[in-house]
Amino acid sequence: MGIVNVTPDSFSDGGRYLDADAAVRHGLALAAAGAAVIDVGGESTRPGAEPVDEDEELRRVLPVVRALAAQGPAPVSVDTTKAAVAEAALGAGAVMVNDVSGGAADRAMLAVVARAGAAYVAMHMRGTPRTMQQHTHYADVVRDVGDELRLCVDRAIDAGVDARALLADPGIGFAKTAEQNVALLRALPQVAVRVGVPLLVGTSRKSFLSRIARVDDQAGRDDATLATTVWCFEHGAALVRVHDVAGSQRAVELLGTLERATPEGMAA
Ligand code: PMM
Repeated sequence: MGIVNVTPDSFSDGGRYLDADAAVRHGLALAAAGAAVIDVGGESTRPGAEPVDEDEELRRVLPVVRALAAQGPAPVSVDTTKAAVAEAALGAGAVMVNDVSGGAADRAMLAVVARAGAAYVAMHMRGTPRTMQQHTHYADVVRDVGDELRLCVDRAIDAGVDARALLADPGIGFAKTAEQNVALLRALPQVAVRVGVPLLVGTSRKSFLSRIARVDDQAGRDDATLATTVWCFEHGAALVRVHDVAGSQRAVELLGTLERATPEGMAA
């Protein structure tokens, strides 16, 4: 899943694709680099971020969703917690809703997704991006995140969302400390078992990577992201959400080559 943030303030690419044409060009480039889905978002979810009102979010994402869906290089997902934004984006050609609140932010969200027959990503978070880092107390982070995520998935299915079109995301960096992010990555297979639907994981350029990989610039975070991408696929993730699609694609292709290798070396 390639990321197109049409925001002034996302932590790694804020402001770069605020202009719709630049965002569309970026989305096309991500698809050409191998993205299976292009995820278009108009509201930053960085820790402490202020909410964006519905009109402004629509103004940011709709032209980009419409243009990418019309050109059709890859399915388009909309990264939003607002039912009205999801509904408009689905009307404009998006086929997936990526909801970082897992259905908690807007009571109308799940019905909108169900009615449209769209795919849905339920991500785990507590509170809102403004307050989430005050909600990092878990008795057992792997068990608690898995169980809370399973509740989101059950609510989605109860609301009529197609169970075959559901992905769950442990929400790396959302109401989690760096240590908790690492604990979740370490235990991805256990999270997947608790949740019962395929996992999407987003580690790309997140600040905890600076701490665990001891890097302090974007290139260092991209390197660390590649390591986590390979780790996620090796530990059962179905999809990863990344900024650097080309690098991830190369790493994942190499992983496939190694997995298919025979005792003699390269598979035919
Ligand atoms: N992370 C961000 C935004 N949306 N969606 C999902 N499903 N998973 C994530 O981890 C996730 C997300 C924040 O990162 P960004 O500002 O770089 O987009």
